Amino acid sequence: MILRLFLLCTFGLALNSAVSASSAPPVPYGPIPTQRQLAWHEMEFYGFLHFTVNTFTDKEWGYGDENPEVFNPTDFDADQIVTAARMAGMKGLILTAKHHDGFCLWPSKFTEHSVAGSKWKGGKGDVVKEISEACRRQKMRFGIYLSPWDRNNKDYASAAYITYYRNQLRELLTSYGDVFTVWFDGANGGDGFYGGARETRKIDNRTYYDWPVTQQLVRDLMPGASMFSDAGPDFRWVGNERGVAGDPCWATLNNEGRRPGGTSDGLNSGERPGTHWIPAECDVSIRPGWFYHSQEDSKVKTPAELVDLYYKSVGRGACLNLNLPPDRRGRIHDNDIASLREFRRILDATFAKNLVRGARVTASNERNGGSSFAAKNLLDGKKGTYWSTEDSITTPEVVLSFKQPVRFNVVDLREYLPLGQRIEAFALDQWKDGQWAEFARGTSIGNRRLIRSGFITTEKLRLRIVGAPVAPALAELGLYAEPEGVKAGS
Ligand code: FUL
Repeated sequence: MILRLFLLCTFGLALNSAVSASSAPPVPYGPIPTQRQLAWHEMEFYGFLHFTVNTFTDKEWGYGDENPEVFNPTDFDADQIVTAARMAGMKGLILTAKHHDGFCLWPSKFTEHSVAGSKWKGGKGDVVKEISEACRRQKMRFGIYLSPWDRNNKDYASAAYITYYRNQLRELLTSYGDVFTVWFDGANGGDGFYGGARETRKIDNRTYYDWPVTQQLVRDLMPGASMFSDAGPDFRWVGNERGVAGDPCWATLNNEGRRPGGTSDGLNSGERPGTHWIPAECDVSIRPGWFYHSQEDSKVKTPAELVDLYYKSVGRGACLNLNLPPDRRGRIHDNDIASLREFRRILDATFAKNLVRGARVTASNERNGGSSFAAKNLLDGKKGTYWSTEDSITTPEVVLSFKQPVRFNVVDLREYLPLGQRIEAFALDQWKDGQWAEFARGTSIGNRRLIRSGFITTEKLRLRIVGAPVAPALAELGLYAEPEGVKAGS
C-alpha cells in the first residue's frame, strides 16, 4: 500500500513536471536584449541630419575656426525636413547638434560658438528646438549626435573639456523633450583651431572621455534612450559607412575591452555567441558626403540603390540610419526627395500584401503539442507570438501549402528576440517537379532577415532550421513580391 502510494506520488510528480516543462517557454539563450534595445529594434529605419557651418563652407570636417555668421539658412523649414524623412518611412531623426567643428545648433550657455552668434533669425534661432518640435508634431522620434571631438574648444584634450561636453549633454537632454538615441561618434583627435592654438591634439581614447560616467549621465537623464558607439552599449557601428551589414550579422558581440573609437574588428558580422546583445546600425548618406554640397546634387543614391541598402541593413537584422543633408536653404533638396519617394513606393508595393495568408502550415515538431508555440504563429503578423519546439529538437522544419501556387521573390523571417538569437543556419526549399528544391540558405536571422531571390512560383514552401544550439523561437515567416521592374542596386 505504502509502496503503491509512493509510486503514485512519484509518477504523478514526474508527469506534472513533464507537462509544466513542455508548456513553459524555452529558456533564453546567450545574451538577450533589454527593453530599451527592443524598442530600438522596432524602429528599423530612421535618419541622420548632418547640418552645420560645413553646409555653408562646403566642407565635411570644419576646422573649428568658422565664423558663426556663416551659418545662415535662407529658408529653414523643420517641417519640410521631417516630412521628407517621414514620407520615406523613417521612424525618427538624429540631428548633429554639434559636429567636429564645435558649432552648436542650439544656443548653448556654455559657448558662444553657436547659432546665437549667427545672423540666422537675428541670433535667436534654435535648430535643435525646431527639429525636435517638428518631430513631435509629426510623431517621429528625435535623437541627438554630439561630437566628442571638438576642434573649436580651447580645452579639448584636457579634463575641463570633459566637463564642458557633459554640460552640453545635460543641456540637450533636459531642454528638448524625449530623445530616443544619443549617438557617440568615434572620430576624434587631430588638428584644429582649439581656441586659436591651431595645433594637433591627440587624446588617448581608452581613457580620455571616461565613457562610463558619461553613459551613466545619459541613463540618469534619459533612461529610455539607446546609446550608439563603435562598442555600444546599446547598439554598435556596423564597421563601414556604406550602410552594408555583414552576412551573417549577429546581434551579439564579445564586448569585453571594447570602447567607443576602438577597433572595428568584428563589428560588421558581430560575434557568436558573444558576451553582450549589441546589434548593428548601418549608417550611410543618401549622397557621397554627410553634409550638403551642391556639386553632389546629381549624385543622390537612386531608388534602386536605396532599396538594395534596405535589404542589406534592415534585411540583415540591423537598423538603417540614412543621412539626409539639409541644403543651404535649410531644406531637403528635391533630388533627394524624388529618390526617397520612389524608394518608399517600391517598399510599400512590396510589403503591402503578405502572400502567406491562408496557407496551411505544418511543422515537424511543436512545443507543448502546439498550443502557445504552434507553427501557425509564424503567419499571424505578430512579433510577440512564435513557433518553438521541444528542447531536444533543434533542427525542425515547417511547410507552408498553398491552395493556388504563390509567386514571390522576398522571404521575411523574424526571431522572437526576448529569447536571444538562437538560429545559426536555415535553408528554404520550393516544391518543384514533384520534389523539394533548395533556393536559399542563410545564417543569422535576429530581428529580421529578408531573403531577396529571383521570382519563384510554387505550391509548397519549406523552411528548414539546419543549425541551432537550442530549440528555435521564430516569430514570423512572410512572403512578398516586389513590383515589376525593380532592379537590385549595385
Ligand atoms: C563620422 C564623422 O567623422 C562623419 O563626419 C560623420 O559624422 C559620420 C556619421 O561619422 O565618424
